[in-house]
Amino acid sequence: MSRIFADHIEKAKNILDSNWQGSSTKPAPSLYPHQWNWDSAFIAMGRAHYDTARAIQEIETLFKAQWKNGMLPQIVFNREALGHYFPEPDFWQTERSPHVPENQLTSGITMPPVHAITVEKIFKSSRKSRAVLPFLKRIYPRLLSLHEYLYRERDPENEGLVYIRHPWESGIDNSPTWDEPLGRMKIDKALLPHYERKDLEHGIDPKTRPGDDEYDRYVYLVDLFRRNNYEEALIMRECPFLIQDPLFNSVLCRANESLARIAELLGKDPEIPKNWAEKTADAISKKLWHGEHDIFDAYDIVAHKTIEVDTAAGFLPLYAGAATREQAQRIYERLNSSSFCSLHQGNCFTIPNYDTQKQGFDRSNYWRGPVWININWMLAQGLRRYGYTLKADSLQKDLLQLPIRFGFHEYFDSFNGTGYGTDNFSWTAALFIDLVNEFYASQKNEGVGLAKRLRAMISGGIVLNDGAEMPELPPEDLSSELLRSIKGLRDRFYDTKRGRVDYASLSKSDEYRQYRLLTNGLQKYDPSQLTGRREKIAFWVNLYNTIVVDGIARLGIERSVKEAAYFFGRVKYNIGGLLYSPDDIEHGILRANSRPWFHLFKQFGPSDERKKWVVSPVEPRTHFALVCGSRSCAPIEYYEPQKIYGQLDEAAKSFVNSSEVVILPEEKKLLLSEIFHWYEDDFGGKPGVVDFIFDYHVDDKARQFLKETAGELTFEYIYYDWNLNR
Ligand code: 2M8
Repeated sequence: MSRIFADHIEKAKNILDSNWQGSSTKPAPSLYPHQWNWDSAFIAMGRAHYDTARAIQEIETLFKAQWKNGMLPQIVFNREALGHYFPEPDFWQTERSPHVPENQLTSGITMPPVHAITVEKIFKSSRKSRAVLPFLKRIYPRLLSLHEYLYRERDPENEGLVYIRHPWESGIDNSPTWDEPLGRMKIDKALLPHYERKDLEHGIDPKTRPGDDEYDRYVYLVDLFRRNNYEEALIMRECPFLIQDPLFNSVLCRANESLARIAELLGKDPEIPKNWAEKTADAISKKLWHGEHDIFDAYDIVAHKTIEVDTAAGFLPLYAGAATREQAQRIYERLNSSSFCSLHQGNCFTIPNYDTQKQGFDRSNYWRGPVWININWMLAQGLRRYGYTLKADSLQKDLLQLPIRFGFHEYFDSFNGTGYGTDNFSWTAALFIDLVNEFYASQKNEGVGLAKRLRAMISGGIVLNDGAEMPELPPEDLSSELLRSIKGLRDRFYDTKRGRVDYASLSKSDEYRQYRLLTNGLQKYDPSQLTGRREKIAFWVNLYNTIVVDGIARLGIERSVKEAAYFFGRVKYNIGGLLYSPDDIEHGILRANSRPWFHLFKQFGPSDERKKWVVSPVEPRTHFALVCGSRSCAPIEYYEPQKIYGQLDEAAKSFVNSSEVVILPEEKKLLLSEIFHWYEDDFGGKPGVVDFIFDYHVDDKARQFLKETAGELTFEYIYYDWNLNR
């Protein structure tokens, strides 16, 4: 693991330890001094990776305060810490309800039910999962009763969509979505119970917190609940705020999936949660979809209308698998645009909570614009679920760099990353731990042993184009036909948006059969026919990219090129009687016969005939055009000789402005893709790397910084994701 990640995992663990209160973790040192419902679920996701016992205790402490009707309260108050938060038990007066649990102080509302997802994670992450089974047995009926409560009490029309009745229940307290329903509430201050806000006593800029008008309404609603003794039927009749929210319902839907799997683990019937998941998914997809906005919106039950305010909550049906393919594609276009933050945009971090181009967008105010780690953490999984791997990876990397660069804050500026709200925020720390662990776990077990690699190295390799059947065309047309065919494969089977290749359909297609026939023609091809530097670069880059795809398809590689021993040296094309592997093309030809990273010798020996085709001087931009079948490398493009310099510029610009290049000005450090490590010499050493990044960076501030500190910068390298771009 990279040192920078290991160090920050330690920091994150220390934060969780210092926020630990004996049987649960508070969200932050002073601003939130009690136990919060969904915070605990996220906190336990992180702890699940290194301290199963505490992760379990966190969840069990919370569920001890579950109401008798199944409701899981938003806050479980810590008696020792009373007096520093508003509203506390004296204001909630939940003892008016017959459902409150004994000996517990809680609030009278709930929050998005993430918990079943956490419980499943605790089980999966534990090294001794059998030992977790008793916990699963204890918690399962409680999770079930929480979901039952929601469907029974909060879904009066039995639609599969549950309502929230307070902005605090949404978890996204002052989201612009609530402006309209809250705005409709006419508050008579004289009738409002007296209260004092405490959240502004922690040295946090009031501009980054909800306003007093919002607090008046929060208080009005709490007063309404307590007047009605927390009886849902009575509240429902009177409450001006009843909303079917896409975030809450997506979390519930996704949690039902986990609940069904937990039931199966325990040998119980998973039908009930499965049916809930299906019903809610269907209802989200039909009722909450806003076809003109390409997003899911909340529905206001009181006003009988959709609230046409588009926030990141509207993307979360991806997390639940509730969006249809078409909806997912349209959502993707929306979130991957400058409205939110597009791939390679360069001046933004992940997905802000609100559309940056809307009038009410506020980059520093709480849930009205900043980036929140938990929302993006769910979103990254949603994007991955629908195959938007590149975007998911970029979200993931942004989520990792925000705490490293700006601290473990509550929320972050969506443009420059500044941390806002409280520092040492527990879920930021916990989800950081989860993200790093999940990443490294996905990399495990895919390499093959040294012995197998050595055997593969001396075995001579697999020639992919050794067929006897030759294409019927004059030899001088072969390279252009081949390039045309490569372009055909790219157009049909490479999904550049998702950064994926559909290997299964490609292997069975006529286009691929035709391409393979053409590659047989390479046996008689004479590369001296390639004239001019552009033509040579285009030919070898395109050929490299397709031999990799061809090799993956032919060897039936499932997850990572690392599954096949010595892949880049072993698959080969016979070109004019000589054999070329991707390594030969890359290090021998395109890198002007250089030494590959970790090898002792140059790619071609002194008398190697293939040296004739070396492209010199090295064109470093080709590193961003060579596709290695992995997620960390270049998206697949087709390079045309006439346009290749412009295309290489684009490739370099995309890469430099993506999360493969992270500038840490505070530490005078560059966190870079391994590509800049392995091929440092091609860029002219470290100074050349800095110049290169300077040339292609689109952010003026970043350029200025690079210019001023070039000589003082240190480098660290981000992990390389070898998973297949499948
Ligand atoms: C924020 O909400 C609380 C009320 O629940 C508050 O503002 O006092 C929200 O960010 C919420 O999502 C979070 O669970 C809570 C504690 O971190 O703080």
